[in-house]
Amino acid sequence: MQVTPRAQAFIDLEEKYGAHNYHPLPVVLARGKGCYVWDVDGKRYFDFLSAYSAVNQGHCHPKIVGALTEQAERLCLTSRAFYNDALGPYEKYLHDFFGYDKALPMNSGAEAVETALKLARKWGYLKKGIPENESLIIGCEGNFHGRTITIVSISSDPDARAGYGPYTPGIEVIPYNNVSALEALLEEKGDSIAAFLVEPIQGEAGVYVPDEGYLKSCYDLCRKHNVLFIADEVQTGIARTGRLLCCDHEGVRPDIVILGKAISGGVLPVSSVLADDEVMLTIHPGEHGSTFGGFPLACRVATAALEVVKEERLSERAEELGSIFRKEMGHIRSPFVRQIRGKGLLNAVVIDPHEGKEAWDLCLKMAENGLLAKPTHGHIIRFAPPLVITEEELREAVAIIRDSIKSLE
Ligand code: IF1
Repeated sequence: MQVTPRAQAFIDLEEKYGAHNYHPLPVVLARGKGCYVWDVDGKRYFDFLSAYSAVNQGHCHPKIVGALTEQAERLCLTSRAFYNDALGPYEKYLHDFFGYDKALPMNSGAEAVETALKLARKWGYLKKGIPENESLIIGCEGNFHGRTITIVSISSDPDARAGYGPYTPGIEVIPYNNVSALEALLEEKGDSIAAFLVEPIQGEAGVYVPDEGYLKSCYDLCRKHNVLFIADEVQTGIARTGRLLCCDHEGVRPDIVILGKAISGGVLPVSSVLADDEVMLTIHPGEHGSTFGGFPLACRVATAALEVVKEERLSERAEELGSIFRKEMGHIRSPFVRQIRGKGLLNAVVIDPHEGKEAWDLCLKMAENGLLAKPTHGHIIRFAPPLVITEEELREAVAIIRDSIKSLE
C-alpha cells in the first residue's frame, strides 16, 4: 500500500515522539463525515471500524457537534464541587432513556468498568453481607473490558496482562458462553461472589456471539445466587447490535449496565454506569468520583448523541442493514473466508491465510480500495460501520470487500 510523503511525515512524528503502544494501518486521517473518512491526501474511505463502535452516529454529526460548540461557549467544566444546569437534566434523560433509577457519569469505558466493580464490591459488603475484603468478581475468558490493572487482572489475553502484575485479587475467570461453568462456580462460591461481569457479545475476541439464551440463563443463575449481573455494553450498546442494548435481544435487564463509546457519538470520552438505588446508593459522597465525570460538555453531547439514536432509528437500521451485510457477505466464496458472524452492524469475518496472505494483507488491500477495517487477534476482521450508513453505501462497501478478497486470491 502506497504511503505518500505527506502521510509519512505524520507517521514519523508519532514514531519519534509518541509511545509505541499501537500498530496502526499506514493511513493518516484528516476529516470525517457520516460513514466516511478522508486521509491527508484527500482520499476517501468507508470507515468500517467506527473507532471500535464509538462513532455509531457517524463522524461529526451536526446535531452532536452543535451541542458541543454551543455548550463550550457557555460553560465547560465546573467539577462536582458545585451543581450545574446540565448534569441533573442529563441524568434524568438517562433515567427516562434506559429505565434505571440512577446514573454515575465517568469518562472512559475502563473508568466505567472500574466504577461498576467498585459498586459490586460495595453492594457485596453492605447489602449481601459478604465478609470485608472477601468478595469475588467473575469474568469470562476472552474478555476485553479496558486497560487498567484491575481490569487486565480479569483478562485472559497475554498481550493485555503480561508484565503488569501483581494482579488484583478477588477475581475468578470462567469460559465464555458456558452456563454450566457459571453454575458450578456459583454453587461452589456463590456466598462470596458479588457479581458476574460479561460482554453480551465479545468484541475484541472477534465478535464472539454467544448461544441464544446464554445471557438469560446467566442472569437467572445470578438472581438465584443473589449475584449482580453486570453487562459491559461499552461496545455492544447504543444500537450497535440492532437493539438499544445488546441484552435487549434476550429481554435481560442487567443489575448494572456499563456504557461508553457511542454514548457520546465519538465526540468526547463519555461513559456511564446505570443501576437502581439498591446498588447505586452503596457509594456515598466522597467515596468515588472524577474531575471530568459528567461535566457539562459531556452532558450536552451525550444527550444529543442519544437523541440521534432515537430520531434516526439507529437500532432498526443496524438490525436491517446487518442482515443485508451478512447475507451479501455470505455470497462471497473464497478460501480466505471461513466464517461471517455478528449481530446488527457488529460483524466480523474469520479469515483463513491463503497463499501466504492473511487478514492484515486484506486490510491493506481494502484500504487501497477505499475501505478501512482492522484485524483483531490476527485473523479476524471486524466490520462495524457507522449505523447511519445507507443500504446503497453498504452494498458499495461489500463490493469493495469482495473485490479486495478476489484480488488477493
Ligand atoms: C484499545 C479493543 C475493542 C471495550 C469494552 C470496555 C472498554 C472497551 C467491551 C474500555 C474498549 C477499545 C479500547 C481500544 C480498542 C478497543 C477494543 F480492541 F481494545 F478490545 F473495541 F474491542 N469494554 N475497547 O471494547 O473502554 O477505556 O477504551 O474507553 O484499548 O486499544 P475505553
